[in-house]
Amino acid sequence: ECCFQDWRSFLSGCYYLSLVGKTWSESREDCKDRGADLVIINSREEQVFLNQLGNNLHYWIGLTDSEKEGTWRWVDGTTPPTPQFWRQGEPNNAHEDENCVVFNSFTNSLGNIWSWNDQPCSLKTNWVCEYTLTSS
Ligand code: 2F8
Ligand code: CA
Repeated sequence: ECCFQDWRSFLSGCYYLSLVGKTWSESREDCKDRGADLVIINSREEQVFLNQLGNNLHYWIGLTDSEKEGTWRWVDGTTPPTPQFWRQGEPNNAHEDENCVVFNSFTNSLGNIWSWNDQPCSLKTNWVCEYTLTSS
């Protein structure tokens, strides 16, 4: 089983990087329209893959604390003890208005996997969708 055309494959996941900007909610809707959801990061390997995929762009991932401040939840409802890759000093909930997470990819800083920053959910930026291939 293969990923849709124009999606990138990594392990059992398929990934789509948008080249335009939308709010976090609009981005999530776009992913759902494509049969996917905003990306969920489960491992260091996936984090490294996504840094390369991002090609220096900043993009939404499927992590938010909109429901309860300080309680981060993935879009599948799970709450991470999965590894977290916050930038130094993040999450800081700047102006008490940052409930959605942006991945800052920097292809020229290979080895720096600390890329997450909480930002206002109303910010318009790129996003990455993911769906999982089913085995069988
Ligand atoms: O210094 C990190 C800080 O930078 C900005 O605030 C000044 C970001 N805010 C926006 O981009 C809106 C913060 O999210 C970030 O923590
Ligand atoms: Ca922040």
